[in-house]
Formats: sequence, C-alpha cells, structure tokens
Amino acid sequence: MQLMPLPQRIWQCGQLQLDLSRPHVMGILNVTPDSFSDGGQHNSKDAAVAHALAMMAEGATVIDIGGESTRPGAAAVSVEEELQRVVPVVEALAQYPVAISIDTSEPKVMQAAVAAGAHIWNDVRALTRPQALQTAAALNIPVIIMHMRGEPTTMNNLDQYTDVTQDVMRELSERVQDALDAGVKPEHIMIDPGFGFAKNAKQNLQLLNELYQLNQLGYPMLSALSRKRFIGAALGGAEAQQRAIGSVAGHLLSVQQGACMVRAHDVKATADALKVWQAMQGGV
Ligand code: 9MG
Repeated sequence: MQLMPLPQRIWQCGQLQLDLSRPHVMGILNVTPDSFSDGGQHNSKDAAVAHALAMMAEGATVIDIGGESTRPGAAAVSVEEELQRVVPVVEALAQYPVAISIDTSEPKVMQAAVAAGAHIWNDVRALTRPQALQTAAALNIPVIIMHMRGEPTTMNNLDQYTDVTQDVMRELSERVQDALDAGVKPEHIMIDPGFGFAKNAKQNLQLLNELYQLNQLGYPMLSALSRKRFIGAALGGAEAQQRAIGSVAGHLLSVQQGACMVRAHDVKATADALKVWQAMQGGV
C-alpha cells in the first residue's frame, strides 16, 4: 500500500469552497421510503433536513441526497416521484454552507436540483442515461463518475473480471472519456470504484487493497463502502447497523491510498478517523 498526495483542486459549491487536497466526509441522506440502512426514517422533509444538519455538525462537508434506492431489487421510481423527494430538501439545505450532492441518474432531476441550489452530480450510472452527458456539460458542475456494470437489478451477474482493479480502471476511463468528449471539464470530474456494484466480496476487498492504483487516472477519488455487504462479510456476517467500525476502517484505508472523499452513514466516527489521519499529515 502507498501513501498518495491528494490532488490540488477546489470545487466552488455555493458559499463553500471544497478543497480536495484534504479528505471530506460526504454524509448520506436517503430520502427514499425503502432506504437500506436508515429504515426510511428520513423520508419526510423536516426529518431529512434535521438529519443533514446533524451530519454537518458531526463533520460532513458534503450531503449526498438520494431519492432513488440503488439497492438490488429496489422498486424503480418515476422522475416525478424523485423530484418530489429531492427538490424540497435541496431548497431547504441551499441556505447552509455545505456542498449538496445529488445521487441521481436522471438529467431532469439534476437540472431541477441545480436550480434549487445543488452543486454536485453523483451518478452511479456514470452519465449513461439519455441526455445525461450533455446535461452534465451544460450544467457545468462537478460530477462523480462511478464504476458499475449493467443496472442495480442485473449487476450481481456481471462480476466476471480478469483483474478487478485493472478492469475497473479501464472501464472507468472509458466513462470519463465519454464525459470529456461531451464537454464536461476535467477539473469537474471525480472517480469512484463503485464498491459493491457488480463486484463480489473478494473483488471488493482486492479493489480496496489496490485502490491507490486508481490515482494513475489522474482524478480525485471518492470511496463509498459505508455499511456495504462486503464489510459485513469481512466482519463475519454483521448486519448493516453493526458495520460502522468496519466502514470507518475501510474509509481510512481508502484515504491513506488517495481518496479525497468518503461517503458515510456514520459521520462522526468517520470524521474523527479522518481528523487523526489529517493530524498525522501535520495539518488540522
Ligand atoms: C448512491 N451510492 C450508493 N453507493 C454508492 C457508491 O459506492 N458510490 C457513489 N458515488 N454513490 C453511491
């Protein structure tokens, strides 16, 4: 494993400057009735906003709002429903000094979210839906491009890799090139290996062990393994609510290898771990 310097890059997110040369915690805000690890507790606007403010107080500098569950087997959601879930929460959070990221693959949702004050497009489908590439370029905003094969409903059968890390890097660079060709600015791109998406437990662990290799692609990197099944498997079959410490460990290992953002449910524990890492670097 290698210690990697984080890229010098700043994303202007409303009032907030996100300095990607230090690690950030992206707090997860599921606004779905069936979200997998908060039991749907935050699906009313006020509860969602309160949860976001609590995560900010705990150290999240980014809030990732998702109105569509990407859990395998989750019901599809219409654009209208996604808009109704996401936009009011964005409007409420836009007044706060926090970067607002939207977990969506739908260009119409992203357009409405940006109009309401959102800053970052987090797309697990890597801008592959019709008009997504063109919309990302026209909105001129930061985008997170994640590796996946197929759809959440089909991905579990698509985990045949020659070498998971090399294959993920190659397939991610193809998606990045599509974005660049469409006019997305290179300084707006963040990559993400897509832990848990079309990868089995062994492959996820290999990818985590070799994450530093993705720095060769030359983009800032997000690691998102919070409470995922392979963390539970590494803990001997722990349920989602028992995976916090394992997730913090995985995120710390990711930052050590160059990730500048981690997507977490357990914000305080994650932020504390990253503070120790930051202090070790000689910064605060
Ligand atoms: C929304 N979402 C769920 N898992 C994710 C992951 O691994 N990466 C990103 N970017 N988003 C995710």
